[in-house]
Amino acid sequence: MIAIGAVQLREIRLPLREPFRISSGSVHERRVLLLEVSDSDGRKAWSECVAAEYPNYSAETVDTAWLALQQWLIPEVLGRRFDHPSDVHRHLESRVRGHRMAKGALEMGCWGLAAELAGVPLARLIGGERESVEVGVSLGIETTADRLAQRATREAKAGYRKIKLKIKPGYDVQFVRAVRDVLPAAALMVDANAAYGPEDTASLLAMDGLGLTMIEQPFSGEDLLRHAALQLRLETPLCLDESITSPARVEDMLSLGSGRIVNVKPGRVGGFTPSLEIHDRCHSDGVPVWCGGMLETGIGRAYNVALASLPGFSMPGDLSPSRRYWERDIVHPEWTMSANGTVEVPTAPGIGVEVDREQVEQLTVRQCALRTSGNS
Ligand code: OSB
Ligand code: MG
Repeated sequence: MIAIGAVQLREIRLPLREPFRISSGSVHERRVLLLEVSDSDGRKAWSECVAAEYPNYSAETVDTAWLALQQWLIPEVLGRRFDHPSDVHRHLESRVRGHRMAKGALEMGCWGLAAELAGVPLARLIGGERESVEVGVSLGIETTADRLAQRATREAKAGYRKIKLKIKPGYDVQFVRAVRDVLPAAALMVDANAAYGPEDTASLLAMDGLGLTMIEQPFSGEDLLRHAALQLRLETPLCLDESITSPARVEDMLSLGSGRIVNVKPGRVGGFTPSLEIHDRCHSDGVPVWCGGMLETGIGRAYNVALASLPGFSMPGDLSPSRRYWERDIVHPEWTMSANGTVEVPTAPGIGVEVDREQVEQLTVRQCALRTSGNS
């Protein structure tokens, strides 16, 4: 049983060590929403919202998530008792349409709190079995194919188990081939973040012979039918990211043949409960899933690593260590990766890392506390 007594909402700004460029835009500094969810006895857990500053990945942003959390979502859980954290998702879904990243942040905070209250690691609470998880790196679009090949070589040497290259029309076949030439045996994949249309099919087909483990989200998130038509013409499996907003979308993907692999981002589907449902569905049918990333801080990473410890997460996740993103992360210990590309699943109770409250306070640009007794 959890009774939510208060939620502290805050925004921090944290500069990336280097800009990250995807097909629809670049990010230099993350604006990140953090939540601190407390029960009626004052026990707390941190969580993170994956929404970005600008709506170039999905329609949600830091500002829409702030509004949704403050106005509608947090008031829905305050003072309410949930038998189990898995009940929070259904309640939020029944009251508010959309705003899944905002919902996911709050719902995951309830899971983190439940782990804290039970005195067990979050990974074990959800049935995660692995002691460590395999890590892949996601490389932004570079200006030249040579630069990308150099970068990929460096990351392969660092131990990453999978290298994902961001692509867009004009920055694809030739770039990927340059990387393949220097890394003939690497597990390579590409991610288009919906930058292609059916008129670009020739470029997508041209990447079929490059031994990619998958091609992620070439077409629009809304477009399952055209992905299905493309998959029929490709040997390389398609993986869907933006398209997968709920367990029902996974069913649709499988029925239509729109893809063969699922990128699970708990923030994108509204939290852990739908993520677990997707995991169970795919695992029982042998459909590979892996954990995607959204340039999270060490708090969001704790949730992703816990999720990736489930048995069905059979491919390396976008779970890079703190240093890949930040000069200084906001958690202790920082996330580190072994020389063979794995991150350890924490064994401490709760989310398994301590938040550096002093640093978070310094980075905070706005905050708002909502309590059962009324807003303040
Ligand atoms: O499509 O997976 C994506 C970052 C921002 C928006 C979308 C995506 C990404 C990444 C980052 O690929 C992966 C990471 O966090 O390491
Ligand atoms: Mg993606």
